[in-house]
Amino acid sequence: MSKLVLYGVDISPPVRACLLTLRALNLSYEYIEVDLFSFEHRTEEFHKKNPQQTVPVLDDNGTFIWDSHAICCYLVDKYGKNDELYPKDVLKRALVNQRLYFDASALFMPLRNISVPYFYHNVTEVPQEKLNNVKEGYKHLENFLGDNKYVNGDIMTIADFCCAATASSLPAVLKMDPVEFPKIAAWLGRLEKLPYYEEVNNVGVRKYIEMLKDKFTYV
Ligand SMILES: N[C@@H](CCC(=O)N[C@@H](CS)C(=O)NCC(=O)O)C(=O)O
Repeated sequence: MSKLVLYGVDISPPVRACLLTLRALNLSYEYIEVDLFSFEHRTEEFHKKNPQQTVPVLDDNGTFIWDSHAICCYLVDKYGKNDELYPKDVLKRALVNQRLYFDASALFMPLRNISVPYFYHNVTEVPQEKLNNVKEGYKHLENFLGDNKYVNGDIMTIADFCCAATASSLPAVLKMDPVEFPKIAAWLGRLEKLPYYEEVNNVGVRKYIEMLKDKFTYV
């Protein structure tokens, strides 16, 4: 078995999605913290690992893979004892992929579009439209969940890890009202029962929310 190294920071939702996958697969890995605030990821050395200069990055024996969604898919395909977390069946996989791309584009990006300008340029005035995009994300997620236990039905997949790592972080910019979004609240409650979820997700979520709490004015 090759050596896995994950580069990341625990406030990052995509990093936490990868950590959830690594833990669900019971894989051993080294975790290397990257100090985004000292621009460690903008160095030439990190650029060689990921020219996009984002975390997470997975180093599997000298091959570098980035984008959390690609990493999670790869980990299950290569190291999963079965395909439950990322089904091989073409149709089932297409549906899981749909939720992964939803997370990448419609759930995480609205959050990133508010948090990154704050972290790097101290932008605290946020156009209402940006906040509306976060709300749209919540609404779609609530709708997708419907009466299912997980985002793709009754079986937990990596799409749950990716969407949950993001959704649990969204309250940093917009409170998740459990009355308006009861399916999301119940689903997150279900995932919280995973023995490693508190350690690899919620600790980082709390730090992230604390860093962004009361920082924004919406105009
Ligand atoms: N789609 C990417 C997003 C990665 C991303 O935006 N990561 C953030 C941390 S949450 C980052 O590295 N930000 C540093 C920067 O953009 O300078 C993924 O899922 O991995």
